[in-house]
Parts: sequence; structure tokens; C-alpha cells
Amino acid sequence: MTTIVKLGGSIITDKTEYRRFMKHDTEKVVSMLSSLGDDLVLVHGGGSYGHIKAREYGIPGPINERSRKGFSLIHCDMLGLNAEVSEILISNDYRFISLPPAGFIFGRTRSYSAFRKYFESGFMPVTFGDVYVKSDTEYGIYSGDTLVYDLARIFTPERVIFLSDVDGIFNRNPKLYSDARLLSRLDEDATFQPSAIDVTGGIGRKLEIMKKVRRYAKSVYLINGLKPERLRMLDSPDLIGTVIK
Ligand code: ATP
Ligand code: IP8
Repeated sequence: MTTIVKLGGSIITDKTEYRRFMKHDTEKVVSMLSSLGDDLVLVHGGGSYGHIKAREYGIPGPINERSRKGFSLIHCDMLGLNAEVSEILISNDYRFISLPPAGFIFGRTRSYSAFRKYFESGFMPVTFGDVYVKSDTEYGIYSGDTLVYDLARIFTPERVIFLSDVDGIFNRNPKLYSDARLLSRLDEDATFQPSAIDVTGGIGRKLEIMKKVRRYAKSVYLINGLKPERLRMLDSPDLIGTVIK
């Protein structure tokens, strides 16, 4: 059973502090991934290794002196975050390969063949949100969520699981409103304030992507990666989270 997992930047980093890696929470969630079986594809977000400097250097946006400087810095920070995650994957005995977006995305070109080949050779492909060259005049940010969508089209997985720092999608931001209600099945409207930190659209964009991903996956989940034991309950009616089936 193929599963694509997105490890949210809000679990693996403290999104309010530049380059703060949350080692303990990442170890906890990675140690639970084995309950999902062997056929995994892993994507991680940028958190405070990506979004803070992206905003500062005007990426996404036009190519100019400032964004040129920021491009390599952000890419280097993302490689650093990927190295932190990779060390934890190594300690959990994963046979994986990290494939940075710069190796397969340039302008309008996307080339995911390495994912398929490594996956078929028994590796867990790992990738992450990063900067990319969008056109001759523009730099972009390719978010982890968009990578999940592209990969879902290629792998048509049974399950796609977004792990974030909230219990699921609520009718409004649960961090700001104590009376926010969890939308387990997404059968009503929700409101989303744009994120002050994220350059890739925050939770509203995530929900749009989840709905699009559902065209290629049997089930799409958003669950709390800070409570990774919930990964064992995916098929249970008692699962706390948002599911699109
Ligand atoms: P990244 O995109 O950096 O990888 P992530 O995948 O963990 O991070 P975020 O984009 O940070 O996800 O989205 C999760 C955040 O969205 C939560 O911390 C929460 O505060 C915020 N949020 C805003 N509105 C809502 C809502 N209606 N329901 C759930 N979360 C919401
Ligand atoms: O955190 C964005 O990926 P996301 C990565 O998955 C950068 O949205 C570099 C900001």
C-alpha cells in the first residue's frame, strides 16, 4: 500500500524562530512512520528554514540583486533542514534517498522519473519544499504541498497524509479561537486567515491541494503530527483528524 506523507514545517521546526529544528518532535513522528508500512514517499515542509528568509528576500518574486542572494541562502538552509531529518531517518534504519527539487524542477519542466526508479528499487524517496527558477525573470517557491500533489499524480497512492501541528482542519483557526470546531469530514465551510509567516499560502491553500490530491489518492488525511500515535488509527472511526475519502 503506497503512502505519501507530508511532514509539516510546523512540526519539524518552530516556525517563529529562524532555523529552529524541533528534534524531539521529529524523532517522535519519524519513529511512528513504520506503522504505515514500507512503501512510503516522504515530503517535508520548510518551516522557519524556508519561509522567514523567503519573505525577507522577496521570493517568490522578480529576479533582482536581493532575491539572487536569498535564493542560494534559502536553498542551503533547506538542505540543512533535510540533513537534520535525514539523520533521524538514518537512526530509524530507513533506506531512503533525498531528491532536492532543484534536481527535477526548472521553469515549467518537471521530471519525476528518479522518484519512480528509486521507489521501485526499494528506496523511500524524500523531498522538500524549496526555491526554484520559475522563469527568466522570476524565482518561485515550490511548496512541499505542491510536491505532494505532483507525486500523488505519479504514484496514485492509497493514502496521502498531511501531518501538521493541529488536529485537522477547523471551521476557524484553533490557535486563535478556543471554540473552533474540527471538521472531520469537510462537509461545511471553513475560514482561513492568510498566514503572517508562510509564503506558500498557509492552511487555506493546503485544503485546496488536499481536495485536488483526492483525485489521485483513495484517502487524504490531515492529522496532528505532534500526536503521531494517531497514525495507527487511520482506519478507525475514532480517528481525530480531517479525512477526505
Ligand atoms: P508547512 O506548510 O510550512 O510545511 P504545515 O504543513 O505544518 O507547515 P501550516 O501551513 O503551518 O502547515 O498550517 C497549519 C497552521 O494553520 C496551524 O498551525 C494553524 O494555526 C493554522 N490554521 C489557520 N486556520 C486554520 C483552520 N481553519 N484549521 C486548522 N488550522 C488553521
Ligand atoms: O513549507 C516551502 O515549503 P512548505 C519551502 O511546504 C520554502 O510550504 C523554501 C519556503
